[in-house]
Amino acid sequence: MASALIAYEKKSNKNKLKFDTVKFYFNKGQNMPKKITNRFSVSYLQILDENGKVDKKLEPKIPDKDLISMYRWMVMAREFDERMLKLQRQGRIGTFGPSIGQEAAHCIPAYLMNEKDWMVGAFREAGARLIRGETMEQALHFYNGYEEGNAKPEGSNILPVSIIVGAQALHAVGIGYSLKYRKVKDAAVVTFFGDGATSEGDFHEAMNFAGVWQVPVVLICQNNQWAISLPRHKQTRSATIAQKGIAYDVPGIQVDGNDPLAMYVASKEALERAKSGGGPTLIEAVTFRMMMHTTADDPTKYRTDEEVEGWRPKDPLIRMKTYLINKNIWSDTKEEEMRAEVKKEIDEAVKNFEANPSFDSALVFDHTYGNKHYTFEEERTEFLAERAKEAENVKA
Ligand SMILES: Cc1ncc(C[n+]2csc(CCOP(=O)(O)OP(=O)(O)O)c2C)c(N)n1
Ligand SMILES: [Mg+2]
Repeated sequence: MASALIAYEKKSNKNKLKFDTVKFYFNKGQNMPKKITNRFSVSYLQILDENGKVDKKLEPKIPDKDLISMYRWMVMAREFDERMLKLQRQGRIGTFGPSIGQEAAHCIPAYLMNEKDWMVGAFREAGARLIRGETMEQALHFYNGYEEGNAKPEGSNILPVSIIVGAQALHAVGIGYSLKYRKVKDAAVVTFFGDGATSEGDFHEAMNFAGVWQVPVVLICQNNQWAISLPRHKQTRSATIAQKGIAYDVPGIQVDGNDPLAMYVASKEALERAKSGGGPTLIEAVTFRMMMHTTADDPTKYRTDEEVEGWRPKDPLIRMKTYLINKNIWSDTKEEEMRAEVKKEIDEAVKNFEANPSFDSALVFDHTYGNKHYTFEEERTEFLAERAKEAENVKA
């Protein structure tokens, strides 16, 4: 093969090989015809456009109560994030990563999950966590660095926040494998990660085994165009993130991630495929991070206001509200009432948390592994002894 390439290079006047026009000469005078063995394409789904206009042919039939409920959750996610940002600025919580602008991309899939499904998130979908059963008080424990915030909420299938970019995709595929192995019916795993995570080895390993094992996993990439200060085009040359599924035979679709209806259709189909033995799906939700990466970041250092403002009219909440109003099931009065209710719920959770934040630093030994292990138990004993010594020193 090497000699064939050299022969081609010699024939070519250019240094760059153009594989489209390559003819390999193995023996003098013999042409090896080039065959196309596979062709691939990537689909893009949008149903509700930026002006709130719906494509009637693609419009899913969703009961009014579900439409309103999904909208309420997206508003809850927005209000919750805004409140957390204020609390952080007042020194009442630690670092926080808001998902403002990305609510459709994570709240809608979370809404479609059932109690047997597992959610394996990153760090930018507080709304989805609340939908799946995490309490606001628990979230507040997490944002204050208390281990209680990492405990799996009683009766719900949510893994703790994954700060390690991309690692959660492996956990999701592992859980998916377990569901399949144990023949658990009507259950799937939904995992969230960012565009930056798809440049990590963990993502590719997870995708590989998701394909090989045909696990019931829905992999949702919230492509918000930025990985902290790195724009999407500087960390991958792929024209779409969805096409990264092709290499692993994982069906991928690119979706307008700010379109709640498109997210509904794509996530529903992916969950149904997973639960009927059809294997994994990769959904690229094209969206935008409207705020800072986290409260520890200043995005004005690396991106322009014009870029951010260009995305403002594409807001998923505005779009959903317009859709509901056009369907005659929503009004400004209802909106006001709902916002007041949501804010009250958040106020109460903050008040409850601040009135009695419980904190046991040894809890990490209870929640890290499912089963007890002697080495870990030894570490617990050592840790508690150290703490007791420290307490004595403080007293002395
Ligand atoms: C393995 C690893 N590398 C680096 C970091 C530091 N880090 C935290 S978030 C982040 C960017 C993630 O970008 P993306 O996956 O697009 O998610 P987004 O923050 O945009 O939601 C980086 C590099 C980390 N937490 N883990
Ligand atoms: Mg990102």
